[in-house]
Amino acid sequence: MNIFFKPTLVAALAMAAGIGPAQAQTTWSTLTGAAPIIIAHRGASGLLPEHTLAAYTKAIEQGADYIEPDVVLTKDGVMIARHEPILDGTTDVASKFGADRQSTRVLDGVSTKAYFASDFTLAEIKTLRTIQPRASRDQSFNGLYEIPTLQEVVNLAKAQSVQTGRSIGIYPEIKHSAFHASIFGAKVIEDKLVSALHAAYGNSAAAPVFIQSFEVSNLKYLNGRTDIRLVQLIDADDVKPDGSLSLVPPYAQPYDFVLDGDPRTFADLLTKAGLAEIATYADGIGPWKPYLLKTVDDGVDRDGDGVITAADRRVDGSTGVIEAAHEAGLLVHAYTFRDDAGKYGFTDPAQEIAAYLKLGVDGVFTDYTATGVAARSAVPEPGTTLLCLAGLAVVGCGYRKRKCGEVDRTMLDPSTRHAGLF
Ligand SMILES: [Ca+2]
Ligand SMILES: [Ca+2]
Repeated sequence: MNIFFKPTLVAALAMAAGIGPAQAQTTWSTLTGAAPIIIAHRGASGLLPEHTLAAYTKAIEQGADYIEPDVVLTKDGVMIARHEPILDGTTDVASKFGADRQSTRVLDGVSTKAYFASDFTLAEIKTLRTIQPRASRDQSFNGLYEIPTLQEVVNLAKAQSVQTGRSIGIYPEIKHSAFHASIFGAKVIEDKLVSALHAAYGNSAAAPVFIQSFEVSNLKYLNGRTDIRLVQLIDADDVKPDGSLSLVPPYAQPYDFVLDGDPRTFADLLTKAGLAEIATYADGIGPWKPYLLKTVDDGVDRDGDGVITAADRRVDGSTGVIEAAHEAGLLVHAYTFRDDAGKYGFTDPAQEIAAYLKLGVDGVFTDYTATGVAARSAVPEPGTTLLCLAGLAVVGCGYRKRKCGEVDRTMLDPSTRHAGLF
């Protein structure tokens, strides 16, 4: 069911009923009708080294509603912002500490030799400086910024909320809960996070905070201990030519399912039964975007550049997951939108985000906050809204409903595989 323009249709009908535009301004097909949120994925990570106060600050300047710190623990049990519990790819650790400080640990079933954050004290980690992990992105900020603690991220969001007059929320992700449990004890990272967030924001669903995780049992545990909103992340390994998701370990299942012998995959969590279960302990889902918008590699070179890339994929429309999640009362926050990678069926990154916003997502995670904000500003085009509100309304909006569901296929951009990139 395409419900993209339903609220504007409602607005048009409200006009016909004599209710003025001031009472009928909703234009979003989100769960609540509120505008979708722009979540700065690892900060403005497309521009600056990820998970730094500089990257978060830049994202806030560009209009982010939420900044996203991934959370891991140091040896002395301090929550810091890093995408992985290892330091290799995003810092200068190898130039400051010898190879004897590396260790081999099992991370989601994969034996990994690395500099693990859990082997370094906060004082040691504060001597490190961050680097841009993607070679294609600007390397000129390498060596400038330190790794922030979660508390420093909270302090930044609060200070920026006062300074800007906007609510700047935080969206912490508990990384590798089972891994942290194996080192620090069961649910230690969850308890630390809840304590810190309750101290900063109170125990309230109204707090400008979402807690996210790819695992399930820790979110169920948190549901019994906090009213702060919880989001179940949904991963996959890759997207197949026919648009279905590839589910290959370690991206096939929540890792606690692997440990518990639960055979269900991430895809199983998005069935009607799966969503109903998530709704018992969480407030939303955070799926990888191909779960929401179906695209097909049909071998057509749509942009005519002589090469078939992900950008050429045919866009077939909603998979129905957004509608089903909303039916279950769940928010949908889709990841990850990048100007420079992974645009299935699109070349223009703002057009890609706009397509998802039109489908009804409640938020998007993006490495490029400015692109997300611009895409949101452009949906729907003001002239169209005026046309609808002018009362040519039902017919006009019916027309827009089809137009808005269409997707620009003038695409040209190589895409990268998803695995491990969230
Ligand atoms: Ca994350
Ligand atoms: Ca092409």
